[in-house]
Amino acid sequence: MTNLKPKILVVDDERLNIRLLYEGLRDEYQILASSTGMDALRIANTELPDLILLDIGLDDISGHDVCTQLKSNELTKNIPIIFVTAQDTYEDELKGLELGAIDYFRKPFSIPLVRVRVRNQIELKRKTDMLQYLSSIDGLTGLANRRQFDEHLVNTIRYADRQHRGLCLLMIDIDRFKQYNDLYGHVRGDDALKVVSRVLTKGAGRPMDFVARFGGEEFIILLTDSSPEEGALVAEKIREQVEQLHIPHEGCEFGFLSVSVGVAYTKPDIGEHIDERAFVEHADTCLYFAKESGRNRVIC
Ligand code: GH3
Ligand code: MG
Ligand code: MG
Ligand code: MG
Repeated sequence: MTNLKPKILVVDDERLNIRLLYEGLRDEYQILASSTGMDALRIANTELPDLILLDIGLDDISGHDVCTQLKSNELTKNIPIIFVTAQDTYEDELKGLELGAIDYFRKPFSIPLVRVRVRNQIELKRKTDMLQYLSSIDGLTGLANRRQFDEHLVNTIRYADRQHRGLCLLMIDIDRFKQYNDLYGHVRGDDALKVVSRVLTKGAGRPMDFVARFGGEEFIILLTDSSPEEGALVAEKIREQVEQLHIPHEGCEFGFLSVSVGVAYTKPDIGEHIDERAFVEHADTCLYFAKESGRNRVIC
């Protein structure tokens, strides 16, 4: 069974401290423990805990160094850190908070106080995670929204530039959708957007494929590590599957709901950089030609 309790990583070189915190928190939280800084960094990266209780005086690297490394890593920078330490000078406290820690407990700690402060921080983290999720998802279809796509595109291009990997971008637009709304109403229009988004998610089936609602009745798919042939194949599969849904559309020349797809491909040479705007514009131009040449088709 999955453990749904929030995860806390306790880092301390003294077993007794780990034990006290473990006993004091284990009823509400899943506790991970580490006695060195390097091990703590490894666990933080693989387990992504919801909170870290971090000692400053460790045997290998200091808690301050652990904090600095966690805060400079994209994956771990948002994990809240609370320093738990006997080094309780004003300077220590100031330095810990300046490095990005969210709170500071002094040893010997009082478990009831630790529990209350941990609970407050975990609650704050839960709300922050929820806000982050809501700001990156399209409410109607549940797909990534434009904001998340833009971020993902920048990161994927960085990766493709470094590794000289091919990328495909598919721009998908529902045909005659204004007419569809006019004929069948906005509620049915919304339903059609949801159904099409499911086809896209299934069509781009690899874990690294990224599907987003670009806006309105336009969607976008980014295929990482792919060839132009793969891009064309996925696009054609999606076009065909939407056609095969046989959703009646009297206002469309084919009688059923359909999509047009534009496909752009790029692969940077060594030292070259993919121009993000040009890449998206290329897919958009192909989509324009797909519309111009009759709709319900793929242009690469
Ligand atoms: P084309 O084949 O050239 O793409 O024609 P079109 O009618 O699909 O394109 P147009 O840009 O003229 O119209 C897009 C329509 O998509 C208009 C708008 O009402 C509809 N639309 C955009 N977002 C939503 C939505 O969230 N729900 C619904 N029901 N309709 C939407
Ligand atoms: Mg210590
Ligand atoms: Mg459109
Ligand atoms: Mg359209």
